[in-house]
Amino acid sequence: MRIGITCYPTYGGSGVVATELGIELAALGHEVHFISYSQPFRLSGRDNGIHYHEVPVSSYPLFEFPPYDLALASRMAEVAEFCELDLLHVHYAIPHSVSALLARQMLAARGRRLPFVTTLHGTDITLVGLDRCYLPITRYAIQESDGVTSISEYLKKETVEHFGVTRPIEVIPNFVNCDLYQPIKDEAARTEARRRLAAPGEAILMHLSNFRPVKRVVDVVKVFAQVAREIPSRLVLVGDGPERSAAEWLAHDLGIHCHVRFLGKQERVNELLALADLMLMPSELESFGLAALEAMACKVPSIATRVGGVPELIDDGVTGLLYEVGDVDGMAAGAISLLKNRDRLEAMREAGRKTAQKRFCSSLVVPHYVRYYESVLGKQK
Ligand code: GMT
Repeated sequence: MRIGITCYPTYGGSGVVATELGIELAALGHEVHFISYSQPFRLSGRDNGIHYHEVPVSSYPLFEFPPYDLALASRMAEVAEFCELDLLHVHYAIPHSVSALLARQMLAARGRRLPFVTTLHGTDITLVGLDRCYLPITRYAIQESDGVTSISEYLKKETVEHFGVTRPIEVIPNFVNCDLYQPIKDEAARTEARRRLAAPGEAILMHLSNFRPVKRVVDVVKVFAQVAREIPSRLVLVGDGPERSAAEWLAHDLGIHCHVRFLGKQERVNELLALADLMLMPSELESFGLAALEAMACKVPSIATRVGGVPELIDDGVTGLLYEVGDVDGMAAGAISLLKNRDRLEAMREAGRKTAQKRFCSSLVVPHYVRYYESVLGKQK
């Protein structure tokens, strides 16, 4: 198949999922065309079967807001025609599904078909999508999509309830490449690599996100402060975003900054995750929680919040521990008890990796997408 993919190319789970999906589809022999305003960051160096088409957005004094969605629609239609795309797959509904809808109409006027699939990821429904200025057009584009998928049952339910969408929505969970994301088997190599992050004997707690307010990075620091009082440990934060400065200030105010490392945006997060003992994900909301899945595949259990689609991923007490949003004391106590009970931690590490392999491995989930594309194309014929 020749598949066009549009996503937000910078840091963020939907862009990661879209990019990894493109890479996996190309590995299966499909031709993948990314259409976006910049090259998705995880693409670099792995371009076999993958093409990238930049969307130029020109500015004009009259445009206070350059219309990216229109430029994107034009580029989608062009690429679809020139590269004879079979279908478009857009990740994150706003504005991508609206642009895809326009592209489909433009091509229809020229006698060509361009079906498109919209994948809903999270705040495109639960936050931004509910904003009245986006809701009607987002609902329309979702409803008019040739196929709609959601990354969790939770998000599907939200979409039906709050958007009144009546068309079928296929739940296809996020996935992880279990060969790339795996524990480091060579204990000596792991110990050596951990030394670059923490002192010998220290536990490593990790956080990975885009540091948006919804991630509650400040809670990460608060939880760690309690853990560090009981257990020699180090907090490693991967990623960057608006809440980083608040988290840095708090680490200083609490006098724990020497035990906290902000690594900023990193490319090979799989290599870092495999060095951690625990992942902290105290989010206000997660429709899925991709970072926790990536950690699980590396045998790193998460201390997380019982929100959105997280309980579909983490089995509380078996593959991680779940708490109410803001329950810093609970999360700290959970982390401390796991770090003190190595047998329980080990059992959780094993159970997490098994879950990742059995339910969320790219080798299972990517074919689900392919079958879904085929069913959409079948309906078109
Ligand atoms: O919604 C966001 O905050 C951003 C969004 C993204 O595009 O990065 O994240 C969502 O999609 C991820 C990938 O499918 C999920 O793992 C996240 O749980 C989801 N975030 C939220 O629901 C807050």
